[in-house]
Amino acid sequence: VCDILKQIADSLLEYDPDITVELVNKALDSGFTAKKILSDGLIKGMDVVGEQFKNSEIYVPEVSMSAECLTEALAILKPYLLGDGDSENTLKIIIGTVEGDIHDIGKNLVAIMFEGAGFQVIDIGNNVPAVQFVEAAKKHGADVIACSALLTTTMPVMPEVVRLARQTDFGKEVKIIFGGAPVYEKWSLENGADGYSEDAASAVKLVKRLFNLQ
Ligand code: B12
Repeated sequence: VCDILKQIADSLLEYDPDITVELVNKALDSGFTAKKILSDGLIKGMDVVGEQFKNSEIYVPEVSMSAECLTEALAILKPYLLGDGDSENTLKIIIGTVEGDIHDIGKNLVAIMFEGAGFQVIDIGNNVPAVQFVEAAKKHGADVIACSALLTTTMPVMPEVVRLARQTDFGKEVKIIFGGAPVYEKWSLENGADGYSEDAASAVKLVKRLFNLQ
């Protein structure tokens, strides 16, 4: 149906960020919203990349290039995704990908959506040890700690963040949320999280719900 969105998805398997960027600009010019380009183009493409990777049809170097395509496209879409913001909010959110894990596209996307909702976001990067989430939250007086994990082997770092946070006076109050492809709600809640959400848009709703906003 939407040729250009399909082309954007397919472009992630051409491993050339310039091509993806050009198509994304073209789609914006044609009037597609950033959200649509993301969900029906880029993320669809990354799903295919993930499938091919799983089936050993492509390997880490190729996946890295696809990730670069998506990252550069995201930089173009960012201003559109941010919108006007909603400056009513004063919530401060620490976000990072846990130790041992360098997957950061999902985390970056969630950070953009949070900013778009008017939250103050402090992105502490990827491969972040549990203790640093807690230290950063304390330093900035954060209301929320958001942890991302994309590997089953790094998921256990998230309950460690909860454990360390709850040991401090400050950390008893802070809301801690989990996310990432292998993570799910039941596991999150059983492991001490205050909440889980499966994608960036619902992450905003989750935080609002936790603080009874709107
Ligand atoms: C791109 C990618 C890479 C890139 C990452 C580049 C980068 N800058 O991020 C590179 C090539 C570096 C890479 C490396 C590896 N990868 Co990799 N990778 C992927 C891939 C294909 C896509 C991930 C992605 O970006 N998706 C797009 C984003 C938008 O989606 P997302 O991350 O899921 O995020 C969304 C939600 O999950 C949620 N979310 C995410 N974080 C948070 C946080 C919060 C708080 C909330 C509320 C929500 C939330 O919202 C996001 C937006 O909607 C996945 C496949 C997959 N199915 O996920 C494999 C995958 C995650 N990788 C995998 C593996 C095995 C590896 C390697 C170990 C491979 C290797 N042998 O070296 C290494 C590990 C490196 C490391 N130490 O971290 C496996 C993990 C298997 C497992 N279950 O543990 C997967 C599932 C592929 C597979 N099927 O085998 N990878």
